[in-house]
Amino acid sequence: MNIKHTCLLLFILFLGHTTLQAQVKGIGNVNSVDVQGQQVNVVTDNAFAQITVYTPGVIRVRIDKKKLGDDFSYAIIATPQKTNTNITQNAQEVTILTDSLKAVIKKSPFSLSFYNKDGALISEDETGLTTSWVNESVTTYKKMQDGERFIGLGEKTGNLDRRGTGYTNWNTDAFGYSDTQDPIYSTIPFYIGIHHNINYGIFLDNTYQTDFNFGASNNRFSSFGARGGEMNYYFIYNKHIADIITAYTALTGRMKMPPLWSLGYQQNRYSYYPETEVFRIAQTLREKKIPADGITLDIHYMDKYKVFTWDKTRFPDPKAMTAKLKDMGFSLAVIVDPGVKVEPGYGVYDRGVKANIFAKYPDSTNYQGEVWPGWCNFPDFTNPKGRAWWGNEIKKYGDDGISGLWNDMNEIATWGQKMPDNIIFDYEGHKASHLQTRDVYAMQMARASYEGAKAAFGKRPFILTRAGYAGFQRYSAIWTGDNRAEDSHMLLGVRLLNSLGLSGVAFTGMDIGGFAGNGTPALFGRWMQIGAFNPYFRNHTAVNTKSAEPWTFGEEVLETSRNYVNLRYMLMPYLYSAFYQATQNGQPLMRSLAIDYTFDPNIYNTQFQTQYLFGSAFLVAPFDGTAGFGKVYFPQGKWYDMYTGEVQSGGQSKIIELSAHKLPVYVKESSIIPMQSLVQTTAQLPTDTLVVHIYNGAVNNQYVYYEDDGESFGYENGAYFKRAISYDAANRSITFGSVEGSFKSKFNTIKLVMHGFDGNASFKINNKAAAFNNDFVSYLTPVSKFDPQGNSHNVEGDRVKSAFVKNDNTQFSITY
Ligand code: NBV
Repeated sequence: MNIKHTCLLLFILFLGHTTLQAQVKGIGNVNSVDVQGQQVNVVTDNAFAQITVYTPGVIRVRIDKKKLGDDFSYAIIATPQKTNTNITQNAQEVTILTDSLKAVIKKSPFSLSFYNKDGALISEDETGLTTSWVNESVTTYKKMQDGERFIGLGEKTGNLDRRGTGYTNWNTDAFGYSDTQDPIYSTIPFYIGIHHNINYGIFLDNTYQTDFNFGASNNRFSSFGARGGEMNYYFIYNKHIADIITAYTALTGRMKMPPLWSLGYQQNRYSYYPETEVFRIAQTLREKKIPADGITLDIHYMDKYKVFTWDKTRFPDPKAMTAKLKDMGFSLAVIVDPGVKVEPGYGVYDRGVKANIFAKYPDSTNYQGEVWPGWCNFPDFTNPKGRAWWGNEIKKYGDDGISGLWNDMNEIATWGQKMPDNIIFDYEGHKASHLQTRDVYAMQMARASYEGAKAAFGKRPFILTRAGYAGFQRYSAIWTGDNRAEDSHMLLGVRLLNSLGLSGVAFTGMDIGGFAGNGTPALFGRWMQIGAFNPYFRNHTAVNTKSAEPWTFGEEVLETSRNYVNLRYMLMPYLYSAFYQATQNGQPLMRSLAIDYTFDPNIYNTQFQTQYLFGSAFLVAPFDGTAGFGKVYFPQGKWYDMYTGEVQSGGQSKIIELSAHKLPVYVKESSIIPMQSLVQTTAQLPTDTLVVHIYNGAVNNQYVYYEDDGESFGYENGAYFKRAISYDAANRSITFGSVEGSFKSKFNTIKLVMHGFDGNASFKINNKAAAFNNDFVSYLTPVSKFDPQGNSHNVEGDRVKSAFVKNDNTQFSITY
């Protein structure tokens, strides 16, 4: 090679290097450190970083190539709390110490690691990769710890343990999604890492497309990154996952008390019309004695799919219809889609144009996309004016007596599924393109619906959304979109809801029975059983499928369905109290076993990963509709068969025989479960006896019973009835604390039902011997015609002891 060639080669290499450098850029070394109270500001070779202590267990990290901009978030509602913090530095590192965490910033190159109080490593940057950019995409790389597991990330398909998988957040209309499809509808960039008996959470707050890699095609790191904007994440440490969820929901908010009717059974299809069909459904539910509270109208109620209109031939008098439904004990919810038909003369469109609230191209013309009604404009819900305009349109639904808004298609879904990048949204005055706004659009639609409906309905509204972003739980429940009427989808649905629960969303549901396709009777029956143990319990099916109401699959399925809907209604006090917990500490109703049994490797076994706790007491084990046998894993402790009271000790699995009539459900020792008499709708008063089931156990339990009027906001001003019930195993006592709040309970009497106590047990109430009678509890009515075992002479149940006490406001204790 001559000198000319060598020079040319060097020049090419140099060019290659600089182009590469322009593309891939590391954060570099720390050049300056400025400590401001609980905050450290760092300048590195290539970036600006800010590390802020929020609470002893929460530290926020912001990093950008340019000076950090405006601090704005749709997700976060918390601000840093005054926290005992000690920040020191030497030539090599900066140390940030709180009462529960130590964060160390290494200076060359910049890298972060987190330790707990005992000095154990929780998480550390992969020192070779740390935080870097490829063009505008920013990623932080964490060293993969030995045996590390990853859970959460919201509505994501796949396994409970996400190790070995990568995920993308880009809200997507995913009709009939597959078991491994990603992304689907919603975005929650929050996950929990678990290793060496330690767990932590990371919430990446960035609304661009985000990507997570938990060791997919790499054995070096776990990483999280965004296609634009800042690296902006919250590191959360706590000993228990439940407390990590509480901390995460302190940052992103919690649900409000839902209207009681929304916890009842909801009957739905795409679509019930005309109004006579709606009444036929309502009437049949009553005649067949399937308790129910809600009916939902899908897109055919509208005039040519135009949002905020009624098809007047199908629904001539909506107000009279909702009034009649109300008399029958039903609340009505209607679907709303974001697309507003471009049609001068259509009032909703005209007012939108006048208010100038539609999303726009950069040349200020309104973006048009095609969806149900034809060519549409899309309200900019990231503009406060857009939300106010939407709220104003909701008023007419308030006048019509509507109680719930079902927000569909808000990913945004349009025909063609590809929205241009260059649509501009207000983003609370910050102005942002579709690339930055897409994942947060649905959440802001849900917010507009919540705020509008709250003002318009004069009572707690029920809001349901298909898509969302971290924090949407403040406004709305979510369902998992267009699933399929298949066994694998029923079980996938359970995993999706469990994962949403890990990710701060308590109020979740799936289309019971399956949306796409026609399910078998066995599948439908099983799905109804599972639905009774889901937070939101709604039956739904697509257009042109066969009828899928509980009575359309034959008498056997009808009886099974009725049994479980009945059980759901009798469990209403338990359910409502569990929802109250969600409003207080973000705890989900569907608790993946990873929450309470984090370090038990068996619960991640794919055989057992769909099992969950429903509230604090029930262990639910879902199986295919036709499976004859199933293997259940019992975590540590003692478990009662809910139906027979038979005791099973934990730490082992067991093969059980399955029945089409029964969902395997077990009760955790020391549980407290308040129940009521059967009603056909939550609008009907149960008898005035609250039945409190208490299960003998060797562990302590703190339970909170909660009641209020179920529809107003009076509870915010103290109009509730709340009492702590504590099970003290060592002292063999159960104490009902004195009542807090000004609401009068609907129950005058409490029936105490003691399960698993020795047949000769003698009980005292407030230290005085109390007479408890032998009693028998049976949760299901035998599906007699179909089960030779289940005739009335052989009813499955549990032999218990029971006694009645007055439900006044004073404290009392039961000892045994
Ligand atoms: O509004 C019709 C459907 C609805 O029933 C379903 O629950 C949504 O997920 N909607 C999607 C629109 C398109 C369905 C193919």
